Amino acid sequence: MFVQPIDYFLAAWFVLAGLSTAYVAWDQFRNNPEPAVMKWGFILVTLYLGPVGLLLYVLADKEPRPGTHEQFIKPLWKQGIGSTIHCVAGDATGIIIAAAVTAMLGLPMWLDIVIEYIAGFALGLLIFQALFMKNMMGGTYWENVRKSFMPEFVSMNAMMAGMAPVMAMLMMGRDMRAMWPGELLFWGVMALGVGVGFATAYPFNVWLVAKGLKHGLMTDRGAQREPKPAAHGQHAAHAAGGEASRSQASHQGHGGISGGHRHAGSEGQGDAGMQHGGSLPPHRAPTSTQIAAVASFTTILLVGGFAYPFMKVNMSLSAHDVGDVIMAPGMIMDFDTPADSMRDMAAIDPRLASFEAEPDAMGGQVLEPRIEDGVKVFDLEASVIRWSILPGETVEAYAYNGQVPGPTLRVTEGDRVRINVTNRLPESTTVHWHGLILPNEMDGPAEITQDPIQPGGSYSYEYTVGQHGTYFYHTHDHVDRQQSLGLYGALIIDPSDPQDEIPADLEYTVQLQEWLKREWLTYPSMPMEGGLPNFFTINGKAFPATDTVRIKLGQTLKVRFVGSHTTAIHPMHIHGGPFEVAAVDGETLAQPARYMADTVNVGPGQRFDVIWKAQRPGKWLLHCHIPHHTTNNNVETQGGGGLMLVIEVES
Ligand SMILES: [Cu+2]
Repeated sequence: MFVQPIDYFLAAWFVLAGLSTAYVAWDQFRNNPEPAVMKWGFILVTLYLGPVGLLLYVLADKEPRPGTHEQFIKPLWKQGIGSTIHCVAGDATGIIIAAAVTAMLGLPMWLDIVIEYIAGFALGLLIFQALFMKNMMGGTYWENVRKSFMPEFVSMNAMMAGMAPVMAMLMMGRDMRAMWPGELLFWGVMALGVGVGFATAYPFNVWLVAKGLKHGLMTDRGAQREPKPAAHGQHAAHAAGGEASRSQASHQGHGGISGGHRHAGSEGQGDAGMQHGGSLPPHRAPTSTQIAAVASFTTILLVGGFAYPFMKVNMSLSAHDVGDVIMAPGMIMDFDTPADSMRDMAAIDPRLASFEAEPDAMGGQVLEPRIEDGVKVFDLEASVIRWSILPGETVEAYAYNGQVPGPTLRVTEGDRVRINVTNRLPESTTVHWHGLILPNEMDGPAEITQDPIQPGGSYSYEYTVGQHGTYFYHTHDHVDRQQSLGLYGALIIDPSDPQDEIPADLEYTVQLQEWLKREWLTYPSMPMEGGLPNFFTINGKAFPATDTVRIKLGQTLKVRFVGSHTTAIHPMHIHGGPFEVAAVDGETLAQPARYMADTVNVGPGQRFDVIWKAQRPGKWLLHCHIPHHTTNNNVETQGGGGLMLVIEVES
């Protein structure tokens, strides 16, 4: 499932990369007269660079007309491409394999890039240079290792200097799915890293080729021109090893790459395809000082490329720590931001939603208990759902019983209650009964009074209700994240003595919540950088999807405001006349303590019971008085949005 726009782009890119690679492979083995090692180099690099690899192949290497390859590849810029292709094919393959393995092993990023460098260098030097090129260079395998070391060192340093910061910064960027090889994004970052590494290494490869220190592109017409003795052919096939020589052999129907023949006739004629330092005129031959200078410079580049990500991202984290999280745009993440901080603020993975609520489903529905031995028993199940807050606007949410807010529990003072909580979330949780006097082990704070309920686990809360009034329940494990995502619900306790009831003709409970939804993903809203909400709901819906409260002229309405939200203080206001504040935080105010107001500041955790009288017919608004909180993603529609509902008074 695709969860971000980039996923569609990447899918298209990799289709193009597949097609490009198929074309290059087909053309290389069917038409192009060059050694198998270069054919495979172009195939691998096109796999990594997609259409860019194809472009390089067509413009620099593909024989344009029969018999012209030798002339076509002569320009130095093409020779530089060939040399870089050869370097990147070996080094990048080693780097990518190392990156995938270290991610799966859960090694930290700093170790990841060190291992990538070693693996890239080893594969490039020991296999792609010394082994595959041996039959062209002549000499023994170890002589080739020794001779290739310095050019490979220069080229690898330059490539890694470009590739390492790109990989580290993007893998540890906002979308850290890039750390995990099971995600398309990981391969996208690898491809981009290879591209930047290629560009960084290219100028150095041009110099190495110009100075005869590395091979560029070569022409190999194999058996057509220079039939080799069988013994030589077998030796070459053995040296080149593996698929490369076998494919070459089967295509040409001959004994593999023919070794060493290009030395003859090409040297001394300025054929860039086969220059060697020794054959260059003295004024062009590289000096050891020049080589040392270039090697030192690329080493400085490499150190810089390695150091930069250490200043920007937390290189001590691994793919196991944060390799699946996507961070909110604008969250500040620096080199010591811990994994827990990232996980706390990460988006809900939409792929975890186990249930999609109907668009018109309402939250906070009263849950009827079953009676077991005189105990009122409720079952709550926490899970990831998809929830509609507005027509056309859904969020992922952590929810009790598939609704936001969770079901309203309505009990009577003196009741014995048991609430069985089952955790179907991807993380541990608990439930706290806000404001209640109860046994300490029933209070809910994770790690303080109980072990967190692990995913798949359950816990039963049982107590006798000794108070009455407006209360609520909410998660008390990683509250910062979980309550913001929807784990709360109203707990209304009727008094055992009806005389204690605050009378009203009608009542309505208002549960507030802030949401942060960006780029298709839902993040927990928080009062910090990147965490500020852009949607606001009353009982899980934003205006105009909120309820309309209908009441008759002259009747009284009891509004129970519940501060179930987590980010702001909402000055809740009702049009059409003042209300009487009759209870605060579940406690009924004595008559002299009650007061008239038209706005109450509802902070997180607070409750206010207010009595409003319908004095005039018409549509009267109930809304937050921070105007931004009556918008939906900054947009006012049909007169408002967010924390707003209409009280319709009929005459
Ligand atoms: Cu507000």
